[in-house]
Amino acid sequence: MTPARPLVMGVLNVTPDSFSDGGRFLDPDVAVAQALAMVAAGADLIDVGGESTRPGAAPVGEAEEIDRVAPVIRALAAHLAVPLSVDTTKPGVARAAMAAGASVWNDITALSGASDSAEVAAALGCKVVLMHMQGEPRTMQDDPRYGDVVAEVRDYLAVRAEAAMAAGVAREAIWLDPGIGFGKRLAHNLALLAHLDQIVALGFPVLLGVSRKSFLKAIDPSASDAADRLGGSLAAALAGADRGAAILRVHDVRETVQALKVRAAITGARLLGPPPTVQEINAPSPSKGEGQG
Ligand code: 7PJ
Repeated sequence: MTPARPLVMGVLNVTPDSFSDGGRFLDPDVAVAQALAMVAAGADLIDVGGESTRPGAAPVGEAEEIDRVAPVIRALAAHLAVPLSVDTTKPGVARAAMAAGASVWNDITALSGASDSAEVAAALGCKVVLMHMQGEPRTMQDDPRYGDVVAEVRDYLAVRAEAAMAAGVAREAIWLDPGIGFGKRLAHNLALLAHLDQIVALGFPVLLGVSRKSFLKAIDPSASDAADRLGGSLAAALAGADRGAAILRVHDVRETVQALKVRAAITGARLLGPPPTVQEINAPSPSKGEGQG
């Protein structure tokens, strides 16, 4: 069943090179303050990332990535009641993050980053986000190609979910993600958003990350700064919600929650009664009781 309102996952970057937050959250105290603000604004969970996946970003070693995310997750777990996820491709980082208090492994490689990723996820017993990506972050935007992007992404996610379950990950622990912007041109991203219901139809909760992404700039070239893409981010998030997204991964929590509340209020109002018929639409309103038809 489609939930009335998707959950909102707030993005907390602890990378010095992340394109939209500029490495402001390396200090655990600063990170906790930012996460508390996101929860106060309505975030249902917080995603902590220590490796930038921006095209061209320098790779981070496992020890360095653990040093970035583990202290922040430990501090967040002490201060927050919401679930914490870790955005990593490395099983060792996922293990350290779960030990520090996280409960979700958000893996842009869909547990294909290391040969033992799926086994580690099963042993950890955490939730796992399986995301589609064509290629690898450094070069993925060079020349992405698909025949039928929606079918290819859907089939890939179905295969990765089967592989995770074969390794012992519970069906109830799996979330899927079409990976907007990860080895995709504008037309690919738009097709995936327009037909997100086909990914939702696989029967797993679908997480969607559109917040501040480059495809929004391709539609509105004036939005060259990531922080200038709020309107586009909200429009895309609502389109995803309408097609059954269960979790929205966003930078602008307060604005997204407000947009979702308005959407839910409209949906609820519509459910109060049937729309008027063509006959009724010009009839005098019963409460006013005046005016002749
Ligand atoms: C995503 C992500 C996404 C999931 C990033 C950015 C790039 N994880 N990590 N889905 N994007 N699951 O935030 O623009 O779309 S990093």
